[in-house]
Amino acid sequence: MQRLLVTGGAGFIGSNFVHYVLGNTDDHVTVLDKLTYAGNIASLKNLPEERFTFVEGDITDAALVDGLVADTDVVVHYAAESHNDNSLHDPRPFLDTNIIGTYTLIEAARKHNKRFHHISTDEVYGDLELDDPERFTEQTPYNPSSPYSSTKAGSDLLVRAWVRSFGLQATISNCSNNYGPYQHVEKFIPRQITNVIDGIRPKLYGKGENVRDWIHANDHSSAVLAIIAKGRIGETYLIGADGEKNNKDVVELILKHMGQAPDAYDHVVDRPGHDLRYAIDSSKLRDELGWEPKFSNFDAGIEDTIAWYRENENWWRPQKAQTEAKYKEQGQ
Ligand code: NAD
Ligand code: TDX
Repeated sequence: MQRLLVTGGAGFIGSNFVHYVLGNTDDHVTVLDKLTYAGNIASLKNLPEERFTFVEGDITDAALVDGLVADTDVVVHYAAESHNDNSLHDPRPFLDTNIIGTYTLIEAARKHNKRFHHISTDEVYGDLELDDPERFTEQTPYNPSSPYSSTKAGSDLLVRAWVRSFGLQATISNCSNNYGPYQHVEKFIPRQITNVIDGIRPKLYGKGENVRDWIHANDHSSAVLAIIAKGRIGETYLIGADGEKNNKDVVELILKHMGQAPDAYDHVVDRPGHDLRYAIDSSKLRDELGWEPKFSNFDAGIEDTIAWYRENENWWRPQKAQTEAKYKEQGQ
């Protein structure tokens, strides 16, 4: 049994991780989450009370963070401002949470000599051409495009520097695009599913040729647990499940499973600086730690995700109108 402090555990991937850990280990989990617009306490229902504690608070609050880190064995750091489109309109919260928040956590982990795992994204590497035979590896140079990805890149570099300069007991993982339950309706897949439920046509940025490398949130969780258990201190591991798809194909798949015509979507204004393609080579994680993804059938995973949004309208409905109103203002 170990005690995990999970930051951002009321968000999409963090909450999936908390359910995964409590369902598959005997660990205790404390979630620290500010409950921003992206955090939802309803994502943390029906958890075993004796193994789960929720603390509402900000990762930039040094006194709060210090006390919680002192009381844990491992910090698993998911909390972030996570949406590229938001970062293009108001970058400031991304600097506060992603940079200062990460700094605050690693200072506490250093002081109390605690194991730290930093969750990051493949977006720190920039993008690839559609026909590039290479994929991202741990050696790919950093080249982030957006305020979001540049603040994630900055947070990764802080963790690396704290490892080298102060001996922080840290690992880093950079994962590709996640899908699954509890994802905010601002993000691509839930936005389109809930649009179709509401009789709104899905919205594809630009031509829809952009490629994302999809992985189920549970596969991300199992990889993070493997790195915490067996990862080498100071190392970075890329997490991916060979799930490259372009956005147009994903929209068409959603439409098919929801009984709509394959062309029942609209093209809208493209995202400025829109990364063309992400693709992960996760050989290091697989070869070194023996990790394998289990949710490799994307078609079935999308069907399950559609079913989850149909069955959990109470969870997403409160965010939907406001999210669409914001997109409408931006012509998206
Ligand atoms: P999310 O936006 O759904 O959740 C973020 C959570 O962090 C929310 O619960 C929010 O309330 C909390 N939070 C934000 N600011 C905070 C603060 N200052 N203090 C405390 N809590 C705060 O994000 P997500 O999609 O679940 O992403 C989680 C992590 O995984 C991020 O670090 C992101 O960069 C990374 N990641 C995401 C993806 C993806 O596909 N979504 C892929 C790779 C990596
Ligand atoms: O309505 C839409 N139409 C559309 O075509 C939306 C919301 C998005 N898109 C496109 C943009 C991207 O090419 O779909 C793709 C996925 O978009 P997002 O869900 O916004 O994800 P992305 O920008 O790829 O970033 C995600 O994956 C990496 C997460 O939000 C990040 O937190 C993570 O680091």
